[in-house]
Amino acid sequence: MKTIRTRADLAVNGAAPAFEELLHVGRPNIGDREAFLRYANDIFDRRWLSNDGPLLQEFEARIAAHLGVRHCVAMCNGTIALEIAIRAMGLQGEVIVPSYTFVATAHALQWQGITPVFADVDPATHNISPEAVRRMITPRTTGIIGVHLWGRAAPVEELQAIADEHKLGLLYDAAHAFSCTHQGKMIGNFGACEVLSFHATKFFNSFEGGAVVTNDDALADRMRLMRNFGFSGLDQVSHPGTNGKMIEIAAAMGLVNLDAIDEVIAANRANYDCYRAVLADLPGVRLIDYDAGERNNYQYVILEVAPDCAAGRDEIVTALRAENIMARRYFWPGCHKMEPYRSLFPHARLVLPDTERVAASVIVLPTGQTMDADKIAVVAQVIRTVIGGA
Ligand code: T4K
Repeated sequence: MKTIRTRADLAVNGAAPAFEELLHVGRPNIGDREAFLRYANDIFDRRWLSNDGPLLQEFEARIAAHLGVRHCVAMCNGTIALEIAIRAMGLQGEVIVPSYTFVATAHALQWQGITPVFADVDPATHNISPEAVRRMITPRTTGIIGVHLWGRAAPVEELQAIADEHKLGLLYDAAHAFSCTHQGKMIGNFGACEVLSFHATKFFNSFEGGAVVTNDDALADRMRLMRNFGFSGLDQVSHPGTNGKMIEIAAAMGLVNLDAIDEVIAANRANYDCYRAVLADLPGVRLIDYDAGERNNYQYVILEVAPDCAAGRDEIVTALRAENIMARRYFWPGCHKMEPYRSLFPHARLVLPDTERVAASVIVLPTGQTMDADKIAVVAQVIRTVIGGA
C-alpha cells in the first residue's frame, strides 16, 4: 500500500497502483469457517442436499424471527424470489418500479410479460417518488414495486396510501435492506411481501440465495408451492410452479453468516464512520447519510459527486480503478437505458430527470470485513488528489 500525495503519485499518470490486490465493492463477508464445515459434514452424512431440508427449515425460522415476520420462504436467489412474489400476487399488465435500481427488479417483470413502468426518484433519498408513481398510473396498472435503496426505506406510508386508493398490489425489493428498520420496525413487514437477496455481494450472503418474507399466510403457502413446481404432496401437483429451491449448503452458509451479522454490521459501521471522517472536508463530494435512529447494515458507502465538483464522477472512478480500488457506478445508467427497455421506451428519460442526475453522480466505495482504516485513508487520498483538495 503506497501513499498518494500528489497527482504524480496517481496510477493514471503511470505510477504503480496503490494496492496490489483488487479492492472490490461486494467482497463477500464470511462467518465461522469451522462451523460451516461442520454443517457441510452433517449434510453429507444425512444425504439430504435440497428440497425443504432441515437446514433450510432452520434458516427460514431464524430469518423470520430476526425480522419479526410470520413467514420466510427462502429461494435460490433474489431474482427468482421477485418473480415468484410478483406471480403469486397475481400482478399483470403494468407495474410501476424505479428505473434507479439493479436491473433484476425490472427484468423480474419483463421476464413474465409484465411491463415495467419507470417512475422517477426523489433526489434527496434516491428512492422512488410517490408523486412520480401517481403520474405513471394507467388503467393497466396492477401494482407497485418499491425498492429500499442502500437499505434506506422507500416511502412506505405514501406508497401504501396510493396502493390502497387505486387498489394496486404493493411489494418491496428489499435486496439491500436485510436487517434494516423503518421507524423502528424491521423491513420485511411492509407491503404484501418483501424480497431479500443473499447474493455473495450482499452484506449477508448464502453464496447465492434470496427469500420472500410476508405476514400473509395464503401468499406464503402459494409461494412455497410455486418454488417447488407446485408439488403439494407425493405425486400431487396443485399449482403451476418453477424451481426456486434453496439448497442445503446455501442454508448452511446463511446460518453461519447469520451468527456473524452483528460483527459484519459493526465492521461496516466503522468503515462508514472512517470514510465520513476522512472525506468530510472535501469540496464537491458528500457521503449519503443514514438515520442514526434506524438500524442499517451500512453495506453501501455512497459518495455523491456534485455538478460543480472540480473532478467529474467518471474521472474519479477511473483514478480509483487505476489504483485497484474497484469503485462502482451503481446503478448507472438506469434500467431505462438498458435493453430491452431502451428500445421499448426510447423517451423514458423525459420523465426521469432525477434518476438521470442521481445515476450520473454516484460512486460506491468498498466496505465489509476486508476493508480497514488504513485502506480507507488511501482511498480518500486518491479522491482528494484527483479533485485537487490535497
Ligand atoms: N434487486 C436489487 C436491488 C439488487 O441489488 C439485486 C442484486 C437483486 C434485486 C437481485 O438479487 P440476486 O438475484 O442477485 O440475489 C451484482 C450482483 O450479481 C447482484 O446480486 C447485486 N444485486 C448487484 C447490485 O450486483 P455485479 O455484476 O456487480 O456482481 P459481480 O458478481 O460481478 O460482483 C461484483 C464484484 O464483487 C466483483 O467484481 C468482485 C466481487 N466479488 C463477487 C463475487 C460474486 C467477489 O469478490 N466475490 C464473489 O464471490 O452484480
